[in-house]
Amino acid sequence: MAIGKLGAPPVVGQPPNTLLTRPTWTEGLFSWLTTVDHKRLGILYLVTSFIFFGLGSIEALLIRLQLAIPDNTLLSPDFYNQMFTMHGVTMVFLAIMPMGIGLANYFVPLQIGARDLAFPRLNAFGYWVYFVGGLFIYTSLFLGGAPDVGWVAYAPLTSLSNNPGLGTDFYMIGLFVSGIGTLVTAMNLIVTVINMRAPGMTMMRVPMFTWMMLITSFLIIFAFPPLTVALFQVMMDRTFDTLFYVPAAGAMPILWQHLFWIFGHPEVYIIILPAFGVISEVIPTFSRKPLFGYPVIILSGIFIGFMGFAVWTHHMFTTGLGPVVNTAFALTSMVIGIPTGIKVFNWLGTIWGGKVRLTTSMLYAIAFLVTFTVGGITGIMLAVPPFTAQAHDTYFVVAHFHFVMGGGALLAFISGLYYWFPKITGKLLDERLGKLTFWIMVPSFWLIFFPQHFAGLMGMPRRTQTFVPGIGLEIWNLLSTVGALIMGVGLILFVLNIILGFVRGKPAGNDPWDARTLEWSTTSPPPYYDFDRQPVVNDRDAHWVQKYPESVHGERVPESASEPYDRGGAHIPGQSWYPFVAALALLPFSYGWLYDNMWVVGISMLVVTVATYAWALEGVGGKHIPVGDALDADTERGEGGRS
Ligand code: HEM
Ligand SMILES: [Cu+2]
Repeated sequence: MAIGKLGAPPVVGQPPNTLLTRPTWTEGLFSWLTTVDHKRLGILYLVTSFIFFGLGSIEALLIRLQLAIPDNTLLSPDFYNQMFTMHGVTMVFLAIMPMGIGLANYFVPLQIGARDLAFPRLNAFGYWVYFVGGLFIYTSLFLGGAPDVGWVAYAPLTSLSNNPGLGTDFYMIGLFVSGIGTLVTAMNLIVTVINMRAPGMTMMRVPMFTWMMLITSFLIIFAFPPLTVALFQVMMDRTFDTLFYVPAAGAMPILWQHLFWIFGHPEVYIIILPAFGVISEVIPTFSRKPLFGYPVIILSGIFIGFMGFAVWTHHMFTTGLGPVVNTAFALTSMVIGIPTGIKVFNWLGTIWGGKVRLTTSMLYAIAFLVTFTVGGITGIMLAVPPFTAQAHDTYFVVAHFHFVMGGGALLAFISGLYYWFPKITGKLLDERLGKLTFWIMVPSFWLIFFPQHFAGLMGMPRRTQTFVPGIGLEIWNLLSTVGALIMGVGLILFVLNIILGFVRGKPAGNDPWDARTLEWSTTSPPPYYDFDRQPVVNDRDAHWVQKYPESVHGERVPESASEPYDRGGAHIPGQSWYPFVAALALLPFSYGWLYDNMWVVGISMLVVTVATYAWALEGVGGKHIPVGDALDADTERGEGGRS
């Protein structure tokens, strides 16, 4: 028996992914640990990232409660440092970024008419490595203390002599591991979008969410390696006494800031570009108009992608790089505002003259537009070095990035969830409860972060456990904290709406919004093989032109074009244990490195290597299923076929 077969679940192909129409819980945990189906992995990403978002929100609430009044003693200075560090790390690496990747996992193959990502097992590995990295970081709270060096972890604060606790090691090792997951998923998405599009789907017909995910994946490929190198350098300094960031040995700690922000600024685009993609799906659907300036949005996205690597020192304007460097990066930072602004006008142009339906999803999309634009404007202000010399490390900066990352990405992803929940579940969310959450969440979000601009302009420093009374900061902080409490209620109602929708939402049907792209052309939820027949694409908004053929521009691709794809049936890869085992072995690897036990590190690496070889040798497994005409024949013959 080939090694790959050991322990692998029976190769009968993945059960129909009717997660919510026929509970698959009965299929047990194993079917989730071994799944390689992009839809299930997408759901795992979304659930996991929202759990981390919940943890990050609790940390944020603790921070705000501590800062509700001056000289408060609710949190000790050290625990406060741990809370804002964990909050920042969680929100950026474990919550908001994976939300985008989760939506991409579920919808990119469906949008391009493919049946899965190019490398399904690598995809599973990517998810479990992210999970293992996040879990490892959170065990720090129970194993001596969480990281307390800020989400930026500047050297030499992170040296063993300055920070002997394990917190910094949890940060370095945890992000080193979870970053591997992000990198392999990005590679997978790039290969999928370039190689697995349906017949007729040229690049200028690819839906905008998928386009933005393609650009995002390239940013990940170029941004994560510098961070991974920097993390490994500090891991080596703290474990093997190397001297990468030891000033006494002639090292220049500012290297860390360069490497961190060469990653860090593109990271904000890795967070916001998927959000741009979601908004570019939602607004045309609920304006009943094609996306205004489709090619321009793509070009501006690509331009942002490139320029995103040319602005990083605007985070270092006060580190003494000099007027020449500051001026150059001030210019590039301002220039990047242009393509972003163009997008805002494209979305407004799409709404303009449209038949707008103010669904909950559309309301969040409009709130995104307003909130993100305000955040963008304060971004331009912060691109001006003299202004940043005043505002750097104050609450003005905290307000700015929450407006763009929180108000931007978070609101967009919530809009995306109200939009795509029916496709994932086959059920509709309650629109009345949805609108109630909207009118609680969005105003309270503004109540948290808008006052922080003024606290910052008055000089309130960030990353400080308390603030002095009597200089006018009290009102801004109290408003901000009240806002955080109200937003907490909104988030709970949002989760309630998701659960109620999941349990007893009304049936949604395949295309409840009369939408435009291919994911709406298959069932809700989609069968595990995604499409009964290989879709053929005749124009942009492929599903729209399927429904309204009169709207096709130019020559039609004949339906028969799908035939060659369907003739041999579709191959759906089987479940596999090895991606899960290979990823799980990175947990003992992390603890081995944390406690300087290189035996454990070595053995874990051996398990990773063996599991990876086993995965390569286990063969494709899974099964061929009849699709297209063969499926019809099968259905007629009553032999399984359509699920
Ligand atoms: C849900 C509501 C949220 C609240 C109330 C909140 C509140 C805060 C506060 C008060 C700080 C400053 C702590 C300090 O400097 O002392 C902070 C820092 C931060 N927040 Fe949030 N936040 C929220 C959501 C988010 C989201 C969605 C993101 C998205 C990525 C995010 C990312 C960050 C980052 C990166 C930091 C910097 C941490 C550091 O200085 O090391 N936050 N947050
Ligand atoms: Cu930046």
